[in-house]
Amino acid sequence: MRSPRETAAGNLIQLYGNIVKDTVKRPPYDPGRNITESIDMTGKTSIERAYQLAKERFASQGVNTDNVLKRLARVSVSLHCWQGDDVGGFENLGSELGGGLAVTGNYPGKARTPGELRADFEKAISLIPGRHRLNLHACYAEMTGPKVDRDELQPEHFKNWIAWAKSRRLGLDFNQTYFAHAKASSGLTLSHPDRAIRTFWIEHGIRCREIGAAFGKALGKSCLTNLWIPDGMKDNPADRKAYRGRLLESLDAVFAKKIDPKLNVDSVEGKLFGIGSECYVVGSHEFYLGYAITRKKLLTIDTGHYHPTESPADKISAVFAYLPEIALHVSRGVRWDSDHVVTLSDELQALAQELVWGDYLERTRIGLDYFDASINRVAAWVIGARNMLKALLMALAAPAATIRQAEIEGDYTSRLALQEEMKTLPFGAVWDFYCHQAGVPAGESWLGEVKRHEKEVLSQRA
Ligand code: RNT
Ligand code: ZN
Repeated sequence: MRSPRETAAGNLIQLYGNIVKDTVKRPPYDPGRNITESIDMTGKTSIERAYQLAKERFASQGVNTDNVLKRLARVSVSLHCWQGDDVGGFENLGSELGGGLAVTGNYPGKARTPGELRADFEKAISLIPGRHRLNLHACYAEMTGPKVDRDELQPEHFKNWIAWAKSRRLGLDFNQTYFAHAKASSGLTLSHPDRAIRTFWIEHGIRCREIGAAFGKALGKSCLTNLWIPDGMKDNPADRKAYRGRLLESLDAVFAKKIDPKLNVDSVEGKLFGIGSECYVVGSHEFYLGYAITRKKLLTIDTGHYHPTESPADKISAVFAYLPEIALHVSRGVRWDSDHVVTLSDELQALAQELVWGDYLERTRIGLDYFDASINRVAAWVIGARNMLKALLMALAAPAATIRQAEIEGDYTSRLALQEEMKTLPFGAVWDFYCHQAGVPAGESWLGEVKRHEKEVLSQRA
């Protein structure tokens, strides 16, 4: 007789064998498989049927998901051009990236020309539901005529971007580029002790705001021009005050000219530290918070720019106590400001909840900021943008009113219970339906399009 142990092992081997056999029988993995295909007798796709059930479930929580989707469709996310080419730009100045920025990875197929970048971007947005924007950096200027330096940039250097954006009905946002340039190699720009260097960068700042206004005028959608500088020091400075004093003066010079906010609005982005600016960053969070409030600028909160135990989500209602509008650079720092692709993390959901539950959505310019060169770059855009929208959808469809009522009544038990139950509501069915309705692949089926594009387009780039 076999011992029970031998029998158990035998059963396990048999079971394992079955699993292996079963796997072999399945159709080959096809990331492009369309999950909307199964249609029932009433002519409804499985996505529509799943949505119907999900809608009832949310209705029982007092949430109308049709209204949620209408609100979500109004959200426009500004997608950063620099994910498409590892913050390369088209100036070909030969300067290294610098500014404490670092892109790792060498996935093949990076966009090498403005045309390729635009084509990749179009592929990405065809896989993201909603109408979104493109966020350009000054170093993406196209020098079709004589080359000019950054203090001489003009809207004409972006005429192809403007014409393209117009034809695709896209809004454009903009950023001054204070890195990857010989005059930024010391790690100082607007706070530099040398007046001539400061003047050069002040002029760049002014030019970019004018270019932003030209975007706004041409496209009929106000441009956000975001100012971030790398200025800081690797080791402890002897005079923290002097750099901040100069930065304040330089910024006032950059922003001296009034520009119609219908054309361009400005924002300032602070940071905790960077590579080579570990001990001191001139434009810190406090510096820019004060600047934004006193000068009536937007404050950009980059979610990678704080101490890892700080919550950017918690800052939203704090800064909105003083600011009418803010901007976001949604990013994912892993152990540091590593700019990983945005995932549907607890932090992202917390951020989306603050925006939605605080009723700040219409007062926030949401942008993404990460750069991953180790995976397909189009997929990186799509994954991050879809996650941002999913997080917003979850916040919009959550039974926030019920949870708040529990809090007001002092019933923290129910608050916690409901917050946890909320996590398993059928958001996925609502998201799939949203994509389906928007004519964009639902579920993972967008991946097939990216793989096809990689095979047909990206792999042809030497
Ligand atoms: C850098 C800032 C800044 C840049 C872009 C490229 O830490 O986040 O926004 O990422 O300007
Ligand atoms: Zn940023």
